[in-house]
Amino acid sequence: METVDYIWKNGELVEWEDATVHVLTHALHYGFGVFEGIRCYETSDGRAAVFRLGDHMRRLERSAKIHLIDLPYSVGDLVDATKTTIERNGIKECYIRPIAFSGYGNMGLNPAGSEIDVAIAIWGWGTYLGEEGVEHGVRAKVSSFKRLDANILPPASKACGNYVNSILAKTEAVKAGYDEAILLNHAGFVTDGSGENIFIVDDGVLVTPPTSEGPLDGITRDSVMQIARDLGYEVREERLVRSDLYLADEAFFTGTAAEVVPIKEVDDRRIGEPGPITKKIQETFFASLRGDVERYRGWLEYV
Ligand code: PY5
Repeated sequence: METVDYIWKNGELVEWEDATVHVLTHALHYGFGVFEGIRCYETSDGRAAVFRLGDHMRRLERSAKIHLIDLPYSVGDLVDATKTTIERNGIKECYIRPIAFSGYGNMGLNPAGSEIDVAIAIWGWGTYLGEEGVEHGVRAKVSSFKRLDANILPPASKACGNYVNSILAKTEAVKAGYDEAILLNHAGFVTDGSGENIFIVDDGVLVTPPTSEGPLDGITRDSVMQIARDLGYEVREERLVRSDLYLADEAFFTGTAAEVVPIKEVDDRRIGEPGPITKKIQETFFASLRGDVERYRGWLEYV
């Protein structure tokens, strides 16, 4: 892990080694917490800029609301704390992981008695699915594990415990020799990857599952939909079944950690090398992160 010097914890910067929790931390046992994944990039003019920082912190607030977690900090506080953390660590490119979780002192299931601890950690994190994947595409497998749903654990909340579902799917896919899992909901419709949203290209039209089917309301997904529409492509939010993936002209994952990653194969059905629409979107997305696209400059929160 590419560590840094400081982590923000409950209002102050502490040394990396000191940002620890007790083994009886409530969230460690029951997964009761919410988190975000954000990236900061060095722009072409040499400055550090966080991608859609306010939108990520607003999603953290929405995730908390779903689970009746009272965040002890406002979105504005968390935005400022993130910028301070990056600045004090003297780093220009990093992954940012804010987390709010039930702390130490209560082991019952009713979290009402738990303190909510909040931390913002940053570290250097290269591309999540590998350089080779970004350039030539990844191999994906439809998981035998179904995506959790709104009446089990709402996927609209980026909650810690939800990720056991993703870990089951990811582990199954990797053990079977694939790079990533694709999950279906109980009705059999495609939701997303274990940690990414998914798009296909069908006859020049981009299609991604609607959030009502179970995918996270991804911020990269939203950015890519805007980019695609601005490039003149039609984008639809429609239900997809697994054979839509098999027959797609192009397909790709989107996410903060993964960024934009082409899918070259699903369940051994070949989609192929990254197609022209995937490449154009990838190129525009990467340029926007570097501050090279005037139209998307508003997505960047300079540190
Ligand atoms: N779907 C799921 C289940 C996710 O966990 C993520 C993000 C996304 C979609 C994409 O959302 P966004 O574009 O807003 O990032 N996953 C985290 C990330 O930081 C964690 C990955 C380990 O990308």
